[in-house]
Amino acid sequence: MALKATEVLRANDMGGWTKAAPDLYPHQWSWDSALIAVGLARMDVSRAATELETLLAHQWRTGKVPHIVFNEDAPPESYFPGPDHWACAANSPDAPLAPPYTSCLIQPPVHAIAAHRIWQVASRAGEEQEKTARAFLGRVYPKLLAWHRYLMTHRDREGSGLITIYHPWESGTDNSPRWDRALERVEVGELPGFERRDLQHVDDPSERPTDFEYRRYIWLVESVKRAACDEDRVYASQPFQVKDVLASSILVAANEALLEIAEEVGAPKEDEESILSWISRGRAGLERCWDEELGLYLDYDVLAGEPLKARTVAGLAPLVAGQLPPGRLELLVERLHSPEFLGHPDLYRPLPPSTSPEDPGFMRHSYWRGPFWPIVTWLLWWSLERAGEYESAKKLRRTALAQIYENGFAEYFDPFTGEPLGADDQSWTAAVVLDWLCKPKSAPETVS
Ligand code: 2M8
Repeated sequence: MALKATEVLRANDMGGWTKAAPDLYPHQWSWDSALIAVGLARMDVSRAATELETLLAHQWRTGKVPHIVFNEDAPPESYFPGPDHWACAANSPDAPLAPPYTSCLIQPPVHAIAAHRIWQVASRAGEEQEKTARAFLGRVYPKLLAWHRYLMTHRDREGSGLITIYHPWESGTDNSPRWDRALERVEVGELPGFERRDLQHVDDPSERPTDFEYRRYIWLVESVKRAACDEDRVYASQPFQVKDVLASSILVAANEALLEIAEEVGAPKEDEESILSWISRGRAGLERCWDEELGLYLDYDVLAGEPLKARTVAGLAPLVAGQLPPGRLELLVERLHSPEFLGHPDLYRPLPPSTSPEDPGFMRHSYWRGPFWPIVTWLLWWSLERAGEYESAKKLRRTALAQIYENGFAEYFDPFTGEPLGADDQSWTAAVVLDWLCKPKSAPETVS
């Protein structure tokens, strides 16, 4: 299985960066790349470091890490919206020199977590690897700090500790029912005609977002473009502005990773103080998102001034942030195992469906509306281990490996049948498999 995972990553390797998937995603995606780097670290520490550094080379002057860095060699008809559609982003004084072009959106900030993990793997792999990783940490630290500062300022002007996203794509969980209400409120204006390219790469259109959703996605891109990708103008005009609990939880954990990196590279005390304050602000913000009735954390629609009620796996995301208030960890682990998630009687295997089958927005085939995603499971597994919930973590890891062993390195899977869906040979699926198979020796669980 490890060999196959390695083959997938090698086949998608573009020399310095990795395609998210062979056909459906021919470019470099931000959070995919970070998680791919986690897997690559098991093959080659220096290649893993390059993966992240290639992405960070396209960081904007504001500190923003773009959600896509476009592959100049990908045929124009392979992905929409592609580099031409985003070319205007390069006119922003904040954008890096182009080509390659980048999008002007963001994705969940898993990068410091990945950098830290590369470091952990390398420091167990001998002096040479450790040296390579130490130099890497020194190079990426200022970039990661600038990225987190961007998120804590431009994306949290209210100082709430929670990240605002301007597009469902920024959440990484694109068509999740989390965004339904906020998207319904978006009025789509005059749009130039466009042709979706994604549908040609999947077996059935029901695996991808609907046209209703896509028109809104493209309108929201249009609206960022009309604001010239300028932070102040986007903030003043974007019709979709939501505090995202998953991204905000990831940022807390990423800030903890950054703090360790800061210590490792001997960063100034003021940096450490800033990072510590971001961590506590983040945790306080997440606590305000707790919904007693649903027993989940909820995203918050800033423009409508209301929480977005949906039962999705993101409602458990503060597990990723860690250090929950007394009793909350136990409660969330219980919720995870409840019939709304892992304990649902119709599940093929006890793996977290992206949306609870009990939620009215659940659809078992449709992208982030139900299917099981290996990378989300990896994040939960990683968080459960950090929290000392070793038994739950072990079960998740083994069940996910069994699922992928049986059905291949798909992008996502039908939670009721295990059928592989979306892209085949998805890079980050292969990456998390490699990480799972090569667990660090110091961890309590041993590989069987
Ligand atoms: C999906 O998102 C892209 C847009 O960014 C798409 O649907 O075209 C999401 O699953 C996202 O989380 C992921 O990073 C990306 C590439 O795997 O695909």
